[in-house]
Amino acid sequence: MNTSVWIDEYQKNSRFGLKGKLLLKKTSIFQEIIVIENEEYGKALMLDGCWMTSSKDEKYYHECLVHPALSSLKKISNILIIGGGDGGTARECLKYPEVSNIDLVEIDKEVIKVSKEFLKEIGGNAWNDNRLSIYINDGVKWVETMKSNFYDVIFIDCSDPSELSNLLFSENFYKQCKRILTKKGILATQSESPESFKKIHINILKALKNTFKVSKTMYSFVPIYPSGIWSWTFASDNESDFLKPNCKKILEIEKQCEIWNINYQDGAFKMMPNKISQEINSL
Ligand code: SPD
Repeated sequence: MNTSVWIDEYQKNSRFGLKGKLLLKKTSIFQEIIVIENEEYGKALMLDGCWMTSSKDEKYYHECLVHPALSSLKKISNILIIGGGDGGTARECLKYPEVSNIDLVEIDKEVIKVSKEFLKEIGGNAWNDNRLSIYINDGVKWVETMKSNFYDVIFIDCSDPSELSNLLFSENFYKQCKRILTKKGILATQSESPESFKKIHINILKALKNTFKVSKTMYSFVPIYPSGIWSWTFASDNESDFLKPNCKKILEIEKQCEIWNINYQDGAFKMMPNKISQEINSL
């Protein structure tokens, strides 16, 4: 019997699909969760109709979210991950021995449960590392109630904007993030696709520019995401050594990465499409 099915993400009258064996389809109190096994991309997770990650292409995403920020900082003790329930962002952070504490705040405990069961290779040993603490909580509330000046880095590893995640893309939320960051702290967020989510992408960049002294966006690929092109934006109030690579760290981390290296990063920070920079500059 052929049990293969097509699962598609629909965006702007286009669909982006994977064919394979359906491993799971359920609805948590927050969202629909699908896991499919595809020959090319391995096990892939979809939340409410949007592809989140796959075991074979996730490094394109997680390495780009984490290493530009962490490889540039001299001090990294406390990290906050908002979302990130598949464990990939935590796994990348734990490559830095100086990280002493990661708070991972995920709203949907089912995402963590499903990831641990079906996408084991993504979180890997991170789930057992005692530097990682998991909180099932609303990221917006977490940030609002956290003491000031605490985290060295905040990673926003959230789903695409929806009723559930809209506030994570707002200027007010970024202001609260800035409050709980240390002076040299960096906020790193996935900032959607300049192609499939152009308006949202521009709004994120604009909101970060309004909130922090410096911000910078890199563009690269995530094969299973709609249109393939994706972006990550970094922001800080520390202008002097913002994202300046710390060479000693880079050599160590590059060896442990499948995608990210300093040349890849340099190129990716120069990839802003004209149509995006024109709109940003006209704001
Ligand atoms: N369209 C996908 C946007 C998803 C960003 N977060 C993915 C979670 C991977 N840790």
